[in-house]
Amino acid sequence: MKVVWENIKTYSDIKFELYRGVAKITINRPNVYNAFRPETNMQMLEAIDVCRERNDIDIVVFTGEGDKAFCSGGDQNVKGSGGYIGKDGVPRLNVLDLHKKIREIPKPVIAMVNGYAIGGGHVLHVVCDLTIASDNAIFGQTGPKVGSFDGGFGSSYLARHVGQKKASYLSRMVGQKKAREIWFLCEQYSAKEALDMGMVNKVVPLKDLENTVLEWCSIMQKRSPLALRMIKRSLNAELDGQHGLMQLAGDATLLYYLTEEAQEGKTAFLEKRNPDFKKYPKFP
Ligand code: S0N
Repeated sequence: MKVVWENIKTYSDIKFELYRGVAKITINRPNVYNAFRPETNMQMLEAIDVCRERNDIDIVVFTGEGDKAFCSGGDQNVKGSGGYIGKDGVPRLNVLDLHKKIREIPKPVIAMVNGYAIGGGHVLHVVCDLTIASDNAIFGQTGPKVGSFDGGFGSSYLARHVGQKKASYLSRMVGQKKAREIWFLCEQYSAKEALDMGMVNKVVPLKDLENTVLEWCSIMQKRSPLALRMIKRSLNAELDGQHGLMQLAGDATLLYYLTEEAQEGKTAFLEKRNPDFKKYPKFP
């Protein structure tokens, strides 16, 4: 299938494109294996805000330019003390803001992993809702080797999705143990191993990667967007504590606002009368 992506906005560090309701955010720094610097994250933050607001965008896909790397994490050339230093001279760890936005956007987010997903690049795929990888993809953390770590989603959420291997009782893996191995040893894992660990949803040949992602998108685009939103919120809430509950409750409020019962409260106030909530059905 020949896909022609339409440019949404031009940036220095990313490509931001659209195809049939699917927004693709491509880290476009192949010379450093798509490592991110503060400006890269700022541009991705802006792009994902656009994805949230635009009604014609159903799904967001993150990927990396070329066939070598999805993302190799923080750009070591600009790592200073206190974080990664952008052109403004300020040290930042603003990839964490991107993680929050990926969790919060009420639309599916897919990591299309086309090579190395290493360090912060590995965390980026971990926080996405789904991961589809090419068979040449390589996964791993490097933090304790290069002097960093991500104790947030990159470790706690990782531990939750490792360990789903459908194998014999004896070879079954424990999420926490495997996550500790990944972080403590800083080894690399093939796409097949990542699939077996439950870290990725599907592995396909590189030439089929984008079409497979778009096929998955077209299936999800036939599903109820509100149902997908509620599922994402509910699955997040289990891990995200009070913050997750707030997001899920926010959507419950949205649904409540759509009812006539909620409108009656507001209408009665504006008409300076007592509301009549009794006329609305109660469900057992
Ligand atoms: C990806 C690796 C394994 C590929 O190895 P390979 O195939 O041997 O290629 P190389 O020759 O090594 O690389 C090709 C070119 O790309 C450059 N490059 C690769 N990765 C980076 C990078 N991350 N930064 C800058 N440049 C990179 C190489 O230098 C090379 O360029 P040339 O050809 O010019 O020499 C291998 O490259 C590798 O291991 N890369 C480093 C991976 C890494 O350690 N990443 C950083 C890990 N840490 C984070 O990501 C921190 C994330 C973060 O921001 C954070 C988040 C939450 C909380 C805290 C933090 C925090 O900041 O600590």
